[in-house]
Amino acid sequence: MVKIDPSEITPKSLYLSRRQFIGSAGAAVVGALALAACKGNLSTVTGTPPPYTGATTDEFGAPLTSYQDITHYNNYYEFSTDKSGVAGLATDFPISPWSIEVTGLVSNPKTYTIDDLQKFQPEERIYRLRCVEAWSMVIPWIGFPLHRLLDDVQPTSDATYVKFTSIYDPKHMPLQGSDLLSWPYVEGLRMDEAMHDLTLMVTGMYGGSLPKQDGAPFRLVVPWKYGFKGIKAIVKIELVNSQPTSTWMLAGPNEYGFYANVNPNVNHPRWSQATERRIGEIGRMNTLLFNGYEKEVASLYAGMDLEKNF
Ligand SMILES: Nc1nc2c(c(=O)[nH]1)N[C@H]1C(S)=C(S)[C@@H](COP(=O)(O)O)O[C@H]1N2
Ligand SMILES: [Mo]
Repeated sequence: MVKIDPSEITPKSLYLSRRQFIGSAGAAVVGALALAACKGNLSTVTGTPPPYTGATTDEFGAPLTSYQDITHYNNYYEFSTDKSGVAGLATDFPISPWSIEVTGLVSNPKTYTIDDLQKFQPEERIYRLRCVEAWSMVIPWIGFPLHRLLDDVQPTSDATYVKFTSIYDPKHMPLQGSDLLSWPYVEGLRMDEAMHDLTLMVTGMYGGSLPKQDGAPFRLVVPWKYGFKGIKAIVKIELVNSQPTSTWMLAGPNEYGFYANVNPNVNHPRWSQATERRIGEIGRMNTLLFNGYEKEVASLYAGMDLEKNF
């Protein structure tokens, strides 16, 4: 398994606050992390991959990332800052029963169970995931376009943004007891981004259910944006009339913007975004504007200064 020094990949402010955290109240969490690491074979944690008979490449012919890598190299800061530790720590996270409240500026507010979501007819979508940390994967998700759910609740004409909120469950999410980030995790999209057909509400992966470490039971995936927009374990979706402030905007306003569109020409203040490391492969590849979905989404940003609106 790939081992990287957290200082290399974790936003510096986060790394520093993590160290402060560990220095003060974090002994129990560090102990739990060490314990998880000692448990050995992490693949037993997630069980065997589902039988998969779908496509094996993305539309450019790039091979899918392995099930093992997708489920053992995770960013999920509620559980850990150690990518390989999330799977083990998420094992006992309860995801049933679960409901998603869709509310705000809608004429038909509703609360859905995970079973209710089946009516939106989940399908397979193979997308590239490009993390702001300059690594990437190719993932066969199962999900449905968010616009199907939004159509169901009927946004009013005042609704201009969509705000997403993750679960707050400090009993099962060890780092929610720290001030590493502001909890619960929050993300947002502009209405036209939310209505775009590529914007996926994800309920599964690799032909099976969605593993907990990847955001079960229900997460967002916006393939032309950096991975942090893909909020996991969603419990609430609100239609609002002003731009939501995301968790990452609060954590580092100069480093993480609201739009977070993948852009090789706009560097992160502390590293280049020109290239990326595809997990499971050697070397680096060029990062594509809008993560390769330029044809589909560039028109959403016509006339916008992408450097200013990063
Ligand atoms: N609730 C929540 N959602 C989250 C995160 C998180 O820490 N908490 N991390 C984000 C980041 S930075 C990335 S890159 C992706 C990673 O998804 P994966 O672990 O399934 O690859 O999830 C995103 N969604
Ligand atoms: Mo990320």
